[in-house]
Amino acid sequence: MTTLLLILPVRWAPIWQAPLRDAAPAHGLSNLNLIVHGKDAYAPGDIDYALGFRPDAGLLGSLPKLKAIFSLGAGVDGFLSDPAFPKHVPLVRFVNPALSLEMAQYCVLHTLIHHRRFRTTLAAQAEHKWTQAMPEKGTAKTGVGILGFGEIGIMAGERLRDLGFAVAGWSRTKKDVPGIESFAGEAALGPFLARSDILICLLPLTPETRGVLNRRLFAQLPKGAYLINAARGAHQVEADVIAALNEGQLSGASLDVFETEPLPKDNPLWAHPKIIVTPHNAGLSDPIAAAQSVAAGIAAAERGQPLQNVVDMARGY
Ligand code: NDP
Ligand code: OXD
Repeated sequence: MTTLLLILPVRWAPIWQAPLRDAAPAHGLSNLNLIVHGKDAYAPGDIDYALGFRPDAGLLGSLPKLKAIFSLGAGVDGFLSDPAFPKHVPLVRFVNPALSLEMAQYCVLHTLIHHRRFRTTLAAQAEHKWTQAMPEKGTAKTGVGILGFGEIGIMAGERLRDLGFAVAGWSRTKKDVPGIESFAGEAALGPFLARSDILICLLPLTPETRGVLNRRLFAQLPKGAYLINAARGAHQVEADVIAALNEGQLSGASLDVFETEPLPKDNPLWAHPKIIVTPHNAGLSDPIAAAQSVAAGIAAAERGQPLQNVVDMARGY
């Protein structure tokens, strides 16, 4: 018998149990035992695999026979922030074209909201005013910069390129994506920012990227640029975002992620006239697709085959 521990809010467990039960036999896992942490009794030594998103610190390190851990999200900062995380156990992140596409849609939607000045149109409608708000610059002259040009960043960039924007991506290593300018490494960050009228953050949260969306970075953008953060709340220094908006260095921001989630009711970001707040729903992992990935991963591990999408512990993503 192979035992998988589900580390999720207990009320979510049924959403994941049924797809996992459905997926297991097709991957040759006739005997997959599902245990829900916080609901079912178990001995730590019984657990072969675990899945979750933001497990309690110390929990995974207390499971002595773990063979692999599966993240239900693309981002794994919720695992690696645990000082007792068992780094010798492979951590598999969720990489899925449907999730990347949802994220790309979010980026396209919010780029167009800002570029087409859609909030001005809505405000005019509220006053029954016929105001034809138009882009400040032509689309081909509007630079969209994507911080974090990986699985999701590339998909978002390709969609935005196809809409006619001048897209560039920034990553650690250079990329070769037709029609998109690639900038790599710290030295290239300044020139990348200088041409980004709309800046989209799709970086993983690591010690290097924490707090990257700060006053110093905003000052390197063209005056009046827009910010879209769909990565992690800890990438942005909230006070700096508000200051940059109030000073006009930023014209607007779409924020999907926050230092504290759910965003507390009294947080000033909610009511700021230049900010669109969305509740960390830019892209949601589909349980059926995730169950297929997890079952395939467990089956591969049981056969002694290599796992896909394993996090590099040294890089932290
Ligand atoms: P990837 O690992 O595929 O891409 C990460 C990119 O960031 C890579 O291009 C990488 O460079 C680059 N990068 C990492 N560190 C640095 C650094 N220090 N300097 C420069 N570039 C760096 O991740 P995904 O695209 O799959 O996901 C990105 C993030 O999106 C996730 O980590 C998660 O936080 C967030 N997310 C948010 C969701 C939401 O609903 N809001 C949903 C899903 C994901 P290189 O390619 O050279 O390695
Ligand atoms: C993810 C997320 O990382 O939903 O997948 O935030």
